[in-house]
Amino acid sequence: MSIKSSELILNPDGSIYHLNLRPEHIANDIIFVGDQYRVDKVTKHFDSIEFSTQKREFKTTTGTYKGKRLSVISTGIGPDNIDIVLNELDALVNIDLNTRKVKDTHTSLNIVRIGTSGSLQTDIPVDSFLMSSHALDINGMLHFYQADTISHVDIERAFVAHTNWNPKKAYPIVISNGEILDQKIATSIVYKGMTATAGGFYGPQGRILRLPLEDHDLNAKIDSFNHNGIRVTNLEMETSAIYGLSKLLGHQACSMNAIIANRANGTFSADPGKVVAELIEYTLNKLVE
Ligand code: R1P
Repeated sequence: MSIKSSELILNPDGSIYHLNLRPEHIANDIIFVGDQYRVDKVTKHFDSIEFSTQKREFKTTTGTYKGKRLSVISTGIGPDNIDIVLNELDALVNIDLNTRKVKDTHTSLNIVRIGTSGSLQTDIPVDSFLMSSHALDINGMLHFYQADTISHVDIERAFVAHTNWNPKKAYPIVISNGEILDQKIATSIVYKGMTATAGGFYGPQGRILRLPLEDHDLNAKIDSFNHNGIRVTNLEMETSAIYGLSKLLGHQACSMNAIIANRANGTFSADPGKVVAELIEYTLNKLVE
């Protein structure tokens, strides 16, 4: 069945609506960053660059690093943006944009996020690297898909009971990372844990400026959650959406976090740019090993 123009929107040059990309523009191995200005901080290490474009906050550059073809895409902030980026990237490889039909053969992308994040545990300090073994979705975007088929029901139930989760909020969803990328990238210098993905920066992550929170104790309860050794190590705004949509669409995904703040002891990195630069180099080199 052909997908209608209102559902799969293409620009006049045949590129996909928000990302401004055609299928030939992207590699199978893709690095996501949040900040559009972080794209160049990754691609400055490349041997060569073949393509670059930007529309809104979505900047894409494709080139080679140590001979491997890679694309770097900025996703902007939040799970709503990830819904756009993942669906449009998947369409570029798994839908024939001319016939608007799903292809018979499936292409799996390798997606690695290099992001910044705040630690929730005193033993995971600022300036460290953390890989999200799992993602805890507390923002609700994934509920619009059939996420029950990919989630860890036992961890979700334990989390809901531990936090006395308000049923008016979206039910938490737990998804694990892509095993192949985990094995490729993780080493002993990388902390691992479950990353909570919030749908906002202030209230949804327990920050109070002028507005009181619905549950003032939620961050403390998130910090103390431990289900068979799985703890919530950090908070950010994209990983669960990346893991959920990647699993549903048949892609490998892994999220690497530069820990720039520690919410447990109130510290912030003296030089956040340095740990991000180090994580970029670490991840690039792991991808080409
Ligand atoms: C919030 O300041 C943003 O920073 C973090 C959060 O996930 C959110 O996107 O990640 P990035 O630095 O990768 O954008």
